[in-house]
Amino acid sequence: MPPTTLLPFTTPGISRKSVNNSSVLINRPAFRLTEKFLLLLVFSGFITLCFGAIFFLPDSSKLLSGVFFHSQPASLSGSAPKLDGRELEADKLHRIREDHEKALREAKDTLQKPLDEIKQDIKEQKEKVAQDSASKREGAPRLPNVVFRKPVGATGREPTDPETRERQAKIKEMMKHAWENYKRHAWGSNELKPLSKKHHSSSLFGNIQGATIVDALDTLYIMGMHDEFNEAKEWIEKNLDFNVHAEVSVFEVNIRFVGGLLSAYYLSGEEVFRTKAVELGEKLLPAFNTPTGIPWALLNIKSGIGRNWPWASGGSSILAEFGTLHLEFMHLSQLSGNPVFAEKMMNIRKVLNRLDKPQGLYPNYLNPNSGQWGQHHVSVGGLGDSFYEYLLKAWLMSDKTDEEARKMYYDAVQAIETHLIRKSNGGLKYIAEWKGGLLEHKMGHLTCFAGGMFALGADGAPEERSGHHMELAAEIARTCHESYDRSATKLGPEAFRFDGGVEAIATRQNEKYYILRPEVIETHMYMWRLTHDPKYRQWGWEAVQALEKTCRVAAGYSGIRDVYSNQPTHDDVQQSFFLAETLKYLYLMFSDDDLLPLDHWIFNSEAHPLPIIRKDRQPVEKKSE
Ligand code: DMJ
Repeated sequence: MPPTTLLPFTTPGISRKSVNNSSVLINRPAFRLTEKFLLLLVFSGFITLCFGAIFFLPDSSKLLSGVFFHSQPASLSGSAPKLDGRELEADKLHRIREDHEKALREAKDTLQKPLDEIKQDIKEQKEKVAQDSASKREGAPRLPNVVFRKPVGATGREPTDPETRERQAKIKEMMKHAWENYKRHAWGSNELKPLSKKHHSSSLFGNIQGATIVDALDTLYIMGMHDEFNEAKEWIEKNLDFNVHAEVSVFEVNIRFVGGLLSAYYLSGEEVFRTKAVELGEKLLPAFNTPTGIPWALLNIKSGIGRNWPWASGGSSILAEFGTLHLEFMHLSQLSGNPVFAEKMMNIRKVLNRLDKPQGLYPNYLNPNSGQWGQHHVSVGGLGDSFYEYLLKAWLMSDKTDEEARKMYYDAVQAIETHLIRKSNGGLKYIAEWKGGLLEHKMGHLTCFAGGMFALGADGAPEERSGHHMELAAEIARTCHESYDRSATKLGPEAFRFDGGVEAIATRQNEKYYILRPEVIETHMYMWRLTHDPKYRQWGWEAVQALEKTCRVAAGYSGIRDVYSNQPTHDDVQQSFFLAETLKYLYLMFSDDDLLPLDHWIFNSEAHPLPIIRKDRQPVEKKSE
C-alpha cells in the first residue's frame, strides 16, 4: 500500500505536492478552524475503528502480514490465479472462519482426551516455547527441537525395609550438610574449604566457576532436594559463563561440567541445561585441532589454543583424558543435531585402532602430533582408568550396537588379565602397573573402580566368560575393601602396595592420603546392584561411618592426609566429586534398584547418569522449526 493513501486531507486529483503548495491553498475556499477540527476528529475516529477491527479479528497477525508485508497467499503450484481486492478480502475471511472452526474442533478433541494426555500436550507446548526462547538467548547455540521423554527411574520411593530407609535418609542428610556449607561459605565458586570456610579454586577449571553446583545437580535431583536443585538451576541460568579467558583441563571440564549439565537435562528436561552443555561442548572443539585429531589436554577456551601437560612423556596427550569424552560427546551430537562431536570421537578410535599395542596393552601416553605412543606405561588406575570404562560404556550406551567398542573393551581386559592382574601371597587379587615390561605391584584407589567395571561388563563377556568376569569383579571389590579395613580410619589410601611384605597397605607417606574419592564405594554399589550380596551394603555402610567420624567437620567434609593415623589432619578441601559421586553411589546403594536402573542409564566417569541411546528413538526432530 503506497504511503500517500494513508495521509488524511488528500483528495483525488490533489497531489501531495499540491497540498504542500501554499499558493494553491490560498485560492481555494478554506474550512474554518472548528470545521477542520471536527473533520479531523471524525476522520481519525474512522481510521482507529478500521485498525481496531483488524486487530480484533482472529489470527490478525496473518492478516496484517498479508496487508503490510505483501506476503503471497500460499499455493501449492506457485501459480495461483490472481484475485481482485474484494475476492482477496472474501478469501481472507473464509480462511479466518476455517481457522476458527479448526480451533473449535481441536478444543473438542482435546476435551475428549484423558487428563494425563492433556497435561502431556501442555508440557510439550511449554517445552517448545522454552526451547525457542532459550535458543534465541545471546551467545547460546541455536538448537533444534528435541523430543524430551520422561526419564525412567529419575526419582525413587523410600525403601520398605526400615534399616535401609534410615541409612538412605542418613546419606541424604550428609548431602544436605555438604551442600548447605558450600552454599554458606563458597557459593558460586568451584569448591569449598570446609575448615577455612572459604572457597577453593582449582586450576583444572580455569576461570569457569560453579563446579560444585554443576557436579551436584543430579544428586540433588535424585535425592528429591527440589529447592536446592532449583537454586542451583537459577545460579546456572544467571551466572554460569563460559566466555572467560581460561585454560581448562578438557577432561575435567567434560566429565564434570558437560556431564553434569547433560544429566541434569535428561533428568529434569530443563532446556537451560541442554543449551549450556552444547555451548560448552562447542567451546571444547578447538582442542581437537591437532595433526591427528587426538585432543590437547589443556585448552584456553577463549583463544582456542591448546597444549599438553608439561610433565607428560614427550608432549603426549593422556589416554584416560582423550579416552573419556566419548559418552558426553555422543550425547552432545544427539541433543544438538550436530554430528561434529561424534565425528571427533570416531576419529580417536580410528587413530587408536591403527596403532600397534604392546602385548595388546594401551600405553597411557600418545603424541597428538606424530600419532605415536610415548612412554610405555600402562595402568588401569590414574592416566589410563576411564579409557577402559568408556569402551565398555560406549557399547552399552549405544544399546549394544557399537560392536567396535565392545571388541576393544574385551580385548583390552584380556590383555590386562594376562599382564597386569596378580594374586598376593595372602590371596588378594590386584591390578598392578606395567612400565616397559616390568610390573610395579601397586594399586591406586582410582584403580578400584575396575571392580564395578568388570561386574557391569560381565553380562556381555565373550565365550561364556561372564562368570569369570563377575568373580574377577568380586575379588577386586574385596581387595579394595581390605585397603579400607587395614587402616586406622577405615578409609583407603591413595595407593597401596603388594611388595616388601605388605598387602593392600600404603608404604609411602605421599600415598597415604584420602581425598573423599568414590571408586571403592562405586564398586560396592555395582556389586550390590548386580549380586544383592548384603556384604556390599555392609561395606558401604562402614564407609559412611568412617566418613562421618573422620571427614565430617562443622562446615562440610574434608579429605585427610593419613588414613593410618588415629588423629589425621584434614586437607581442607571438599571435592566436588564428593557430592557428584561418593554420596550418589552411597545413596543408590541404599535405594531400590529402580532408581536410575542400570539397564536404562550409564554413569559417566563422574557418576553423571546418561540415558542409553535407543536404536529406534532419536531425540532430535527431523525438521527444526
Ligand atoms: C573423578 O573426578 C572421576 O571419577 C575421574 O574419572 C577420576 N577421579 C575422580 C574422583 O576420584
